[in-house]
Amino acid sequence: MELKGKKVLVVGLGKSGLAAALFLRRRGAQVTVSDMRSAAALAKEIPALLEHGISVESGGHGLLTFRRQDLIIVSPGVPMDTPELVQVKAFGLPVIGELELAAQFLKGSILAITGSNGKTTTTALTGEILAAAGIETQVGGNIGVPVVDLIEKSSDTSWSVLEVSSFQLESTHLFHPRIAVILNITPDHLDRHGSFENYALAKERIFTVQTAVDMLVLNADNPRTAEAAARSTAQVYWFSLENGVSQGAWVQDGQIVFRPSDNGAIEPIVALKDIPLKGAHNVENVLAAVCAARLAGAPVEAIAKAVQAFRAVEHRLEFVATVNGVDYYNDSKATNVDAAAKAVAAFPGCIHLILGGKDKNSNYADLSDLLRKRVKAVYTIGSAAEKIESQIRGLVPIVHCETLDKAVAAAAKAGHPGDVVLLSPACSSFDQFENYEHRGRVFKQLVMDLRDAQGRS
Ligand code: UMA
Repeated sequence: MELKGKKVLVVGLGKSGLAAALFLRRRGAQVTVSDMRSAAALAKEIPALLEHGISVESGGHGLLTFRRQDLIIVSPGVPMDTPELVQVKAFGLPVIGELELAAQFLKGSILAITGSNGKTTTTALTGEILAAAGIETQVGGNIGVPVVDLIEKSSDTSWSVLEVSSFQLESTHLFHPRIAVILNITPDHLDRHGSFENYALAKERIFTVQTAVDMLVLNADNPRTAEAAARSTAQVYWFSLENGVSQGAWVQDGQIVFRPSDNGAIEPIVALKDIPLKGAHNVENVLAAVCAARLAGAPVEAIAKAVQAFRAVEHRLEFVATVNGVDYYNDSKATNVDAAAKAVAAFPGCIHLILGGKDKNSNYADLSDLLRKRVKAVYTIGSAAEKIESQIRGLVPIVHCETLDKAVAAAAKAGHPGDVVLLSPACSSFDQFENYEHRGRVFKQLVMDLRDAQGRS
């Protein structure tokens, strides 16, 4: 794709938009950025962009600005049905996402990982394994590093390990992973995609450009994921927590094993007891990472070493501290019901669960069984509180807390030694926090304050 002299508009000035604008400028495009936020809110970004000769439209999107372009690059958080985008698409203007832009310049091979839950852990672990194997590796995407920022350092022999979201995949056409992984598909982002099927089909775009020389790794235990195999032309590999698979990774006699092909020899990789991550869902993440890394050429020893050394990623079932005999876990990244269910299932019982935030058209009644069996009380916060309470009423005691500080205080008061206080909110954070990282950091600080107060008493 030739960018020199092209008029390109970048929509959204978050991490992705900023990186894309600077990349396009370096490649000689005439770049404009358009963002809904006010000039005051963008006070930090605007001067830096102007200095690079990039124009900025703030406080909203102007149709005229959109119409004047040769190409439009959209940030992942900007919906494709934004009226200005719909209008210019109707005029035939190319509109693509930041991932699609980057994919056209990235050298080497792409190992892309998507799924409703577990993406970040699996991506980080796969990156660690490839690096431990001495393979030239870069990690990026939804994990927090825009893919355009990986372009300069990529080479013909390097691997880019990318966490990709449905928001990023939705607008891809040429994005072509050598190895693609779908961890699971369960309801999420229904507010953006409109239906579960649309969301699932966005995820399936990860393999649409693959051919018979490429590889697709699927979760055999997740029905919506497994069914995608029928639509793939790539070589399909499987991972399963429950059963053996023809080719791929599974659990056998307390250890993770891998078989490269139907009639290949079974390779023992690592014992379950040597995996430091908590919960069955994390064993699934390790299975997927093992399978993908083995397919990318990592030797068994490097895989085992990296898995044993890998610790929980921040905000994903992250142990915070023990205060008065109660263990506190930060799972702020659990922004949907399935993720919260997995976190609850990782503990045998005695859980004080903090739920709530901004609703995404979710059904919290899906937690009913787990709540009844493992949870002592639910503490609700945020704008979704009333909906959650109405859907789970009668199952366990509910404490209406509104804010995270009140929830932590109430759970701390009720907790007994051996109990667990778990922030696994099943909602996004945007009603009360900047993002899930901010929510997780606030939670950890509240726990540290409790610990300090305990130290003083
Ligand atoms: N904006 C507009 N118009 C709109 C909507 C938003 O101008 O209609 C502007 C906002 O004012 C803001 C900017 O767009 O200034 C935000 O863009 P963005 O939401 O795309 O955020 P980025 O900072 O670019 O972060 C994105 C991903 N965010 C989303 O997908 C929502 C990050 O994933 C990703 O780490 C980053 O790119 C780097 O690739 C975050 C996420 O929440 C972690 N992802 C979702 C998830 O994991 O569930 C998909």
